[in-house]
Amino acid sequence: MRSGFCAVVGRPNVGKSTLVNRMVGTKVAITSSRPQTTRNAIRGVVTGPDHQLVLVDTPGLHKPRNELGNRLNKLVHGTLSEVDVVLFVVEATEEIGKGDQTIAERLIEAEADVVVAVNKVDKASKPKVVQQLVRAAEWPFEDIYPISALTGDGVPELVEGLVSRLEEGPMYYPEGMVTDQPEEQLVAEIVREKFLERLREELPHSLAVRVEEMTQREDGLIDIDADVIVERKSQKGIVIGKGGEMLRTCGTEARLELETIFGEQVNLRLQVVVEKDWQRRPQLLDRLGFES
Ligand SMILES: Nc1nc2c(ncn2[C@@H]2O[C@H](COP(=O)(O)OP(=O)(O)OP(=O)(O)O)[C@@H](O)[C@H]2O)c(=O)[nH]1
Ligand SMILES: [Mg+2]
Repeated sequence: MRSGFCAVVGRPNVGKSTLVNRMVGTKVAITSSRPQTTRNAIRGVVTGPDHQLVLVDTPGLHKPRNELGNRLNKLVHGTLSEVDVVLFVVEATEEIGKGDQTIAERLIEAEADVVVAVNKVDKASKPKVVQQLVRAAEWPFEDIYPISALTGDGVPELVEGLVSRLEEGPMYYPEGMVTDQPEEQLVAEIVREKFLERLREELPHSLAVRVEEMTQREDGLIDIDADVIVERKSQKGIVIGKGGEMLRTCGTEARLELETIFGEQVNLRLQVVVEKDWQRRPQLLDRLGFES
């Protein structure tokens, strides 16, 4: 069988995680309309009768503003050296800009085997899509696929193209396994996702979620204790909301999704805690699991 690893890279918010979920066929990575949603290298596995493609979703590459940003960018660059092929995602809806160009140059420098996906074609006019394809063709990468991660348009062809670049290899993950994410991480991410869409402006970036405890009772019910971490005292009130409204709404949404995922009842207890400037503090980042 053909098998191997594929890093999915690009600017924040271009649809990398949506695309990974679409290719895998289930949600392994959270998505949101906010840039810098993804903060870990998340593996999603696509297994077919004659292939296994292991996708590595990565945080959007951006100009780092703090220690967290530095670590996220480093994580992406580290991933590049460990994969067989790179899927570079750009948007059909926005001009290919400086951010994309910088990433392209890095990929050329790294001599990576690169496939380009021009995403969100469902939202762009035909001439615009053509223009983006022409623009992307100026890079020395061999294949370019117009796709929509949202509707799935062009995605089977893209998967086929990626698989065709892999060599004969072993099956890395057992059939049926779609991600190697620890359960605690998946739970923390689902909780974070619910807050991302509802919180405004800078707050989403200031938010982290850490699962403190997760246990299952004999009757199947899963008890989960999680901390919702913010950077400043003033943010705590916003996350809790008027009369606890925000915390309750996001908590309920997360609980319902977790119950669907686990097929069990979930008792989710959220606590909002302030860890001052956690994005800038190396020790706290270590504890939150962001590798240095
Ligand atoms: N219309 C349209 N929207 C899309 C498509 N793919 C992704 N989106 C939307 O674009 C936004 C960003 O998607 P994500 O998958 O979170 O983007 P990302 O590249 O993983 O972002 P980061 O993790 O922040 O780097 C979300 O609101 C998605 O619903 C697409 O094909 N068409
Ligand atoms: Mg993402």
